[in-house]
Amino acid sequence: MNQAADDTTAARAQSLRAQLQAASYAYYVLDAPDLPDEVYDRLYRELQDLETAHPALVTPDSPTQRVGEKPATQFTSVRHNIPLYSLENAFDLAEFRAWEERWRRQAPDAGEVEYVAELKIDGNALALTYENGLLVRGVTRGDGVAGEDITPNVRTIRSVPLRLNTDTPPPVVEVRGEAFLPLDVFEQINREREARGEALFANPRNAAAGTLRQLDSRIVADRRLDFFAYTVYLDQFDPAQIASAPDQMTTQWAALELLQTLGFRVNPNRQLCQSADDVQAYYDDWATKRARLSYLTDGVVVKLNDFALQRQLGFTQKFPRWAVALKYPAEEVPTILEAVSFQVGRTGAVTPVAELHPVQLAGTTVARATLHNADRLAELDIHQGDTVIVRKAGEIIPEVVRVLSELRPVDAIVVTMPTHCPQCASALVKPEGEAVTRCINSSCPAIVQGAIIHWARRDALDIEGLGEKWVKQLVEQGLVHSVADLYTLTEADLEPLDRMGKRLAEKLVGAIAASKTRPWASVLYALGIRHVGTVNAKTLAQHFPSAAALAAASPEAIATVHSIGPEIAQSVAQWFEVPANQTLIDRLRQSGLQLAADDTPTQAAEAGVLAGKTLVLTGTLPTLTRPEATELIEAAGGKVTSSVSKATDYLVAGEKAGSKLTKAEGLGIAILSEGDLLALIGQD
Ligand code: 3BA
Repeated sequence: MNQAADDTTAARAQSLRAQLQAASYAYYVLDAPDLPDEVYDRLYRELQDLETAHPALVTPDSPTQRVGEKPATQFTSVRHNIPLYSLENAFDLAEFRAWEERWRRQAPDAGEVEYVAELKIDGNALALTYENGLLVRGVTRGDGVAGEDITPNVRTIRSVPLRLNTDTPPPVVEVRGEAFLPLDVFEQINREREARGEALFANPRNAAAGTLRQLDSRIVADRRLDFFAYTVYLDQFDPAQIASAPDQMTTQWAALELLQTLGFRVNPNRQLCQSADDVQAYYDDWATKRARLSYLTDGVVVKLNDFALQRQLGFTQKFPRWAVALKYPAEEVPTILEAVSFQVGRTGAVTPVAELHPVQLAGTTVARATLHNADRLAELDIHQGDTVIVRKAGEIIPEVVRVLSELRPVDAIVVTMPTHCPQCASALVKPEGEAVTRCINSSCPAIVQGAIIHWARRDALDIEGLGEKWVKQLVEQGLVHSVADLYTLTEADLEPLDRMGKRLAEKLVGAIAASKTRPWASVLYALGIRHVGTVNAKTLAQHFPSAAALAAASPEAIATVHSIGPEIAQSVAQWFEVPANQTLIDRLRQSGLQLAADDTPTQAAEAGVLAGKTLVLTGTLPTLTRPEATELIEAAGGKVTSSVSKATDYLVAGEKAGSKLTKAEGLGIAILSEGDLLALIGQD
C-alpha cells in the first residue's frame, strides 16, 4: 500500500474508533443510545477488519480491545498508593445527627455547610489508574491497603472508559468507584447456575465479586458488569494531596461533574444538600424509590462537599471523618407461609425451613427462609398458613423474624419439630442444652449426600464435576451409600443417569480416580470429622502420618499436639471408634486412597525460606484464600497452626484480624501482610 492509502486507512480507523467510543458513551454512560445497534455492529466489524489487515493500527483504547485473548493464571497483589478507607456506618437518622455533631465539635467554626448525598451502591470498590489518559490498571479494594490487579476484567466493563475524555490528561489519574451487577443480570446468572446444578450467588454483590475474580476475561465480558465513579485523585502519588485538586475542583460535587466529563458513569441520583435536614429528606425519599432501581443500594453516602473542610477533619485509623454511610434497615416484608420443610445437612443437623409465597426482597425473589432450629421454631409459635415477616440482611440467607399472629387463620395447626428424620425415619436426637436437632443414622441418604458433596469439594478431594445434581441421583438410585462406593463406580453405572451420557460418565470416573492421589491431610479433612477443618487436618496429618497412627491414638495423645484442644481430640478419637468408620477407612485403603503421608518432605520445603518457621493466619487476606496461603507457606517449608503462642514466628494478618492480632502484638511476634508474605517467599 502506498503512503497516501496508508494515511487514509489510519484516518478511517481513527474515525471509526471515535464514532464507536461516542456511541458506547451514549449507550453505557448516558443511557441514551444514539446509534442503532446494526450501525454500531457494522462500524465495529469494519474496524475489526481494518485492524486484522493492519495490526499496527490497533491502539490500546480501541473498542476491539476490551476483551482479552487468553485467561490469566492468577492475579497479582498491588499496594494502593492511597489506602481505600472504609466508611463509618450510621444505622438510622439519629446516628447520622450524632455523626454531624461529632465532626462539628472538631470544626466548631464550620457554620453552614453543604453535603453531597450519593446513593450507596451495593457493589465492590475498584481503583482505576490512568496514565497519560489511558487505562493502565484496575485493582480491587482488597483490605484497603492492597488489592488484586484485575485489569483485563475491568477493561470489559463498557461504562469504564479505556481513554479519558480529555485532550490534556494529567500524567496520572486515579478514579475510584463501585463495580456492580445490575439485578436482571444477577438473576440471569443464578438461573444459569441453577440449571447447571452450581451453587447460587447469595446476592448481586457476591456475584459481582466472583465475576471480578474470574480469570477468563471473556466470561467477565458476558456478565455485563457496570461501574459508578465517585472519587478522583489527580495527583495520586502524594498522599499529602488527598482530596486536593486543581483550582476549579475544590468540592466533591465538582469532582463528580469532572468524572462525568472525563467519560465515567456517575450516579445521576446524587444531590447537593444545604443541611442535615436536606440529607434526611433525600434519605427518606430514596427509602422507597430505591426499590425501583435496576441495581441494589444499601444506604446513602453523605460527604462534606468542601475539600478544605475534608482536609481539616482528616481521617481516623479507619474512616474519613468527613463522610458517613447512612444505611437503610434490612428490608422486611410480609408473606404467607405455605409449608415448613425440614432439611437434613451433612452433619445430620435438621433445619426447619419456611416455604413461602414468593416475595420480592432486597432485589431478589425469596421463596424460602430459615427458621434456624427447634428452639426458634417454638419461640415463633408458627402455625400453618401464618403471615410471617421475612428479612434479608446482607449476605445472610433470608430468615423469618416475626409472625403476625393476629392474621392467623382459625383452627391453624402449630408447626413442630419432627421426632423422626424426614429422610430416613430414624429417631432424631436433641441433646439437652443444645440448639441442634440431629439425625444420627450415618447411612441416612441426606447425610450421605452431604458427606459426598463435602468429599468432592475443591479444598477436600477436589473431584471436578461431581456436583449436587449428580450426587443426589447417585444416592437416590442407590448407587452410592458412602464415599467409598464412589471408587467402585463404573461408566456403565453412571451412563444411565438423567442427562449424564457417555462422555460425562467417562470424565467423572476419571475425576474420581484422580482423587486417589490427594494427600493424607486432604483425605482426613474430607472425612468430615467434627472440628476438623483444613487447618486442623493438616496439623493432625503432620503428627499422625497415617490413618492407622491416628486411629490408634488416645484422645490425650491427640490433644498433646500443639493447637489441637481436648474437644477436637475427643471428636477425632470418637470418630475412629465407630465400627462403620473403621470399615470406611479399610475400604478407602483398598481403593488406593492416600491414608498415609508421603514422609519425605519435598526438597523445596526443606530448603525453603520458611523452613522451621511456624505461621498463623488471621483475618481475610486480599487475594489468597486460607488453603492457598497455607499451601504457599508449606511449599516454602513453613508450618501453619491455628493459634498464636510464643512458638509462633509470624502472624499473617488480613482484613478484620481480631484477637490473634492483638495477642501477636502483645507477644512481639512479627506481623506480615499478604504482600510481605509473598515478598518473603519470592512470589510477589
Ligand atoms: N462513596 C462507596 N468510600 C464512597 C471516598 C470515601 C468513600 C466508599 C464509598 C472513603 C458507594 C469505601 C471504599 C472506598 C473509595 C474507599 C460511594 C460509595 N466514598 N458512593 C468517602 O456507592 N458504594 N466506600 N472506596 N475509597
